[in-house]
Amino acid sequence: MNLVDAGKVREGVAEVKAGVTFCLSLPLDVPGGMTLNARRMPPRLYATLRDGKSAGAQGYGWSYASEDPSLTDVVCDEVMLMNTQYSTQWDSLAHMGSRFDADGDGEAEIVFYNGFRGDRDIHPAAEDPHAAAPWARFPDPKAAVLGIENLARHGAQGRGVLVDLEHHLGRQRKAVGYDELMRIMQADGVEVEPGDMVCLHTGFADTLLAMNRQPDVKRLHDTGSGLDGNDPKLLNWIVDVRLACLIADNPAVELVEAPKLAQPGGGMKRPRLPLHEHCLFKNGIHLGELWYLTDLARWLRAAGRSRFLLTAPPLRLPGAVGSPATPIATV
Ligand code: UVW
Repeated sequence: MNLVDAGKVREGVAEVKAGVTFCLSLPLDVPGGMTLNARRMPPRLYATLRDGKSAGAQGYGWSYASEDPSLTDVVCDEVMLMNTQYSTQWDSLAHMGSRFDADGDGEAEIVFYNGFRGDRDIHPAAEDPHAAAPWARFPDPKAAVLGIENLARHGAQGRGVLVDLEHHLGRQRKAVGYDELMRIMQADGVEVEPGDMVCLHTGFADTLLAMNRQPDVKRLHDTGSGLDGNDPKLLNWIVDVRLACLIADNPAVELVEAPKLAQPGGGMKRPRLPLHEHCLFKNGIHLGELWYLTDLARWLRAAGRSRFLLTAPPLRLPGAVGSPATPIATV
């Protein structure tokens, strides 16, 4: 995101011609259930209680000092419990590291982008007993200095470029490599320049939304394309073209295979999510997942355009691995 500088923001703003906006977020309780990723629970909203009653039900002001029956305020107040990557989201650079022997002592270390270490580079909040970030003390070996607040500080605003994979491939399950991506971009006259925020429309989120919070996992598994993280030409292009971040309306940007049983005797060590490793760990490229791009894709196609102003700040949540987002495209 360092490539998204003042000039890139101005290029994004220059794409605002019609003044039409698109919300690129799913409702944050979609997909529904714990189906797309079994460790991610749907968000829950709880009313905050005082003396066993919600603030709204108490029917008066918000502090003991204001318990004055002549006050007419009804104040509702709540807590949200949510996996930061349940729905439309950003991955921070603390989301994925790798295990390898970085210092040559024969032991594998957990290493993140730019050599930050999961066991060592914890967030300063973890050492401050007064910090409002108790999650930083939990034992995930993340390098929390790489938390999503770094992207929030940037603002995540710049020029978006949309590649409409669905228009060319339909919603078939398909791994898209370099050759296919170039063919599609050329057919649509899409150009990616350094610092562009690249969005891939596959139609996955549209199918998911239509399932109305009752996702059919088998059907979703067969729905939509994703990048082929095993295609070296594609991985090189991502770096050479100097794109700023990669975003998709599917769950992982890349097409993820089902886990295989371990081979006896091991086999070559490799990541299950090679595009995640390439982008988050090796090159510091944020990934955006489960965005809703269908309405924007249709509008851009009808207008013969592919570029727009993208404004997509994550939550400024220190040390977080990811964040929900409500990105806005303006055309
Ligand atoms: C995983 O756990 C695979 O995360 P992501 O949401 O980035 O695909």
